Amino acid sequence: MTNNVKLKQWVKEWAELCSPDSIHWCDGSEQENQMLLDLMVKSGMAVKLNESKRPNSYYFQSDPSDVARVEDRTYICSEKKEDAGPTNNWRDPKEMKETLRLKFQGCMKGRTMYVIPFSMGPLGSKIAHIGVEITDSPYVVVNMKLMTRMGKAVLDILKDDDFVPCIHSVGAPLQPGEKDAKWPCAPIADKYISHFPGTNEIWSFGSGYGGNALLGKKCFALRIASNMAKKEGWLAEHMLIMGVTNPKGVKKYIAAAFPSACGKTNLAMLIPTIPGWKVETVGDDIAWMKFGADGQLYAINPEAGFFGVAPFTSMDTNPNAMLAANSNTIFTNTGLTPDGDIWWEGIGYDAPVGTITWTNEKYDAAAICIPAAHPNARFTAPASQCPVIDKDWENPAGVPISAILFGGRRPGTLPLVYQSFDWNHGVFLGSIVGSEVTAAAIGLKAGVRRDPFAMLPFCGYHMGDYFGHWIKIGETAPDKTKLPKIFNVNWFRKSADGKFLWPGYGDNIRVLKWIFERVEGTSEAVKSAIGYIPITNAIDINGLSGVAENMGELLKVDKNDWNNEIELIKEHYTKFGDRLPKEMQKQFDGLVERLNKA
Ligand code: SAT
Ligand code: MN
Repeated sequence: MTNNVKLKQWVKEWAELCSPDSIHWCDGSEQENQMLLDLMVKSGMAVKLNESKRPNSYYFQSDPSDVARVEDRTYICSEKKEDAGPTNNWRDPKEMKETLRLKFQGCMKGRTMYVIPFSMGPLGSKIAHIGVEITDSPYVVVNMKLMTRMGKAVLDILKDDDFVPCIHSVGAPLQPGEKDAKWPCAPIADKYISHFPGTNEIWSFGSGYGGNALLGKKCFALRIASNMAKKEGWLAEHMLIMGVTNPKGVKKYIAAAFPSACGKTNLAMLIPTIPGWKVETVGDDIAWMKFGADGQLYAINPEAGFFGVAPFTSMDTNPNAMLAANSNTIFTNTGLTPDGDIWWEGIGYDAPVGTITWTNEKYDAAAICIPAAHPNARFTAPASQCPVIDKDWENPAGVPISAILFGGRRPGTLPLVYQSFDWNHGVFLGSIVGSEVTAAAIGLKAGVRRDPFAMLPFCGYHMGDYFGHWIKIGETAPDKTKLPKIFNVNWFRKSADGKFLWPGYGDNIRVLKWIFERVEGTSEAVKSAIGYIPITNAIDINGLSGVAENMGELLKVDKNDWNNEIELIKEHYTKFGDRLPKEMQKQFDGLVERLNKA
């Protein structure tokens, strides 16, 4: 319990509305965690995995309707509709609260209400913030224990009103004597992931899954925090943070934003193929950045764990992620082997006979359209277990950021790497980030899906104002010479016959090396219409076979391709209307002009 008046009052009000059978204040202890896991094993919600294969690890299958974030049930309830902007669903905050109060009324009957005080970021860090999540899901509690710093230690440092209130219910009250579902949740049309930026509140109803329910992650650390950051002059971004050390022992930190399915977790844990280079992980999903007293931009990873996509993670593609998930890990919607281990597509070996699927059926390897693991199956693993976790990953001061990378999956047009001319041009590169989607993806038109700064589903206010905020950060930087340099990378460029031109994975260090040396001022570039491109031979491809002949194509800036791109950017920019900052229009016009002259 706590002496915090505001917190006690808030919990009391919600308990009155939700009518739980009991209230449990989470202390964050191991005993508490074990008690909840045992409870879930007993109720049939969780399976304890084989202790000799996956020590202290648990397996969950979600309801088939509750497998991912629900973007069309996610709302930004700003006072004015125009402040949510064209990329968010908006509802009037008063109306949304009225609707939701009715949903929350009695929604925890037959359940325990858990109160989870948590810190996003190392306890007491100036960049960190505290939240308190109320939930009726013990699954949420054990995941929050891995993904955040939570429990009594947080209450001890909490000042009176200094927390973001996060309320969550799976939306499935139990009648007396009613048997609980294996994965309780509400039907899709009853799910609401609502954000109130005017009051920094999060109300989430009806889903027990990932970003819908672990409210510290996308809801707080991105949607609400992006609003706080705009007001207070810092950055809350969908970025990995990595340390890169050269053979001389010089270390630089890089932050990088890519849309989903572009390998953020893989890049954050990359194993370099050039001798003497080292990569260490600070975070794989979210970065909070503020200027330090020395004028440099510092970043923390607000999270304490990885909530990673399991399928196609293997000892080949990302051994560090595999090793991080060896023990003390929660698996959701993977397959389950008869000897009590997990399995998924692309894990690197065949499924043992008798494996069951995430829908709890017998897995049939021949029926390839029925996978064992859901494509969005996840592992929740402690970041501290990553073999290459950076020694400063919990430094409350953060790590100094030297470079920011944007990128997407682009089979054509975009070169392997290029550098922006300056900060505002870098903001322009962030604003046009996009990734190719194939017609196979449900409900999406084939072509480039724009995902500015990889923040499309996560920016908690008008995206045009968000670009403006980035410009302002550059203008108000205490020392402009210390601003990170900005780059765009594209590991996915293909040849005319559809083959990848760049090997990717560990060889991406070769591109990071050029970036590192651009920051140091030691690698060379030529000015092109779109930015600085590495000169011939500037990318170290020593020891790589079959790539030298691709370098021309990989670094090519084709005028026709870019003229097509210009049309796509124009279309993308019209969405923001008069909220598109003038500076972004100027950057666009500059690009057109340079292409005309080229
Ligand atoms: O489900 S999460 O939002 O936590 C993960 C993701 O969709 O990126
Ligand atoms: Mn993410």
